[in-house]
Amino acid sequence: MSKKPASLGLDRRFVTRAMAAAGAAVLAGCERVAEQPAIRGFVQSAEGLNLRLQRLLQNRTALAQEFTPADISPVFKANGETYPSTPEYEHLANRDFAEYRLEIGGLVERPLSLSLADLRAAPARSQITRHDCVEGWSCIGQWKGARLGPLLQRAGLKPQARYVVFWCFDEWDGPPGRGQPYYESIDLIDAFHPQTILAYEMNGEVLPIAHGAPLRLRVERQLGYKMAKYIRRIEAVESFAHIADGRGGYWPDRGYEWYAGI
Ligand SMILES: Nc1nc2c(c(=O)[nH]1)N[C@H]1C(S)=C(S)[C@@H](COP(=O)(O)O)O[C@H]1N2
Ligand SMILES: [Mo]
Repeated sequence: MSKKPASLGLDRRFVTRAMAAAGAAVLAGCERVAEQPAIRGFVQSAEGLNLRLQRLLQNRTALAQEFTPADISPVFKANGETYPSTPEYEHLANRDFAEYRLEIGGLVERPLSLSLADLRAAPARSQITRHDCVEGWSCIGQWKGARLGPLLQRAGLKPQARYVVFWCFDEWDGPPGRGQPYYESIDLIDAFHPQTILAYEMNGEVLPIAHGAPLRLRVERQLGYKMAKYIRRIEAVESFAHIADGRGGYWPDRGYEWYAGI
């Protein structure tokens, strides 16, 4: 993966800070503008609060653009890992993932162990979206998979759960099977977003190994590196500070943003 363009993300950080500052100023100023009924009325009204919250939340809950079958890229680039070379993954791949189980654990009431048949029977969504890699390329593809939200509901998140971590089969730094796994994490807003799916199909076919078989995340409001391929286990956590370098993902640990919104 090449170096990140210098401009990426700076605008959003600036905007976020500016918004926080503006919000704080509005709230801190409530008393001082009390003499101005129009301003006070708006700021203190439910509508004013709603508007501010809506502006913040809308960016997170809106749907990513969806495309038509005619828009699907004839070739979809495969990037990063394209065939995890651990004994465990190769064993599963050689048997068409018949023995694969997705584990859902961590801060849940009922840990789950799901076969691909279980996942295919779960509430699903299909979507044609554009994948944007931070390296500067984009491809449009169709993805079908189990919606993450209902699966987390089935497992029953404990109240402390704030993030979900995706642990992958591919590893770096270490002998095969004993290295550091690729991982990523998202918050619960993205976890319950309707377009957030665990994809087992791409362009109407079984998900190819190069694109993350048997299961890969699609979190359509974020950049490509968040879309963990080769998912082995999902863990609900309160914080990711204790995991690896503490920034919530393989690329965030290397300086990329944790929230890679687009
Ligand atoms: N497990 C795993 N997931 C991963 C990666 C990886 O190397 N390993 N690369 C990421 C990056 S940078 C991108 S752009 C996409 C690429 O997905 P694709 O191969 O389907 O194009 O996967 C992301 N998810
Ligand atoms: Mo990427």
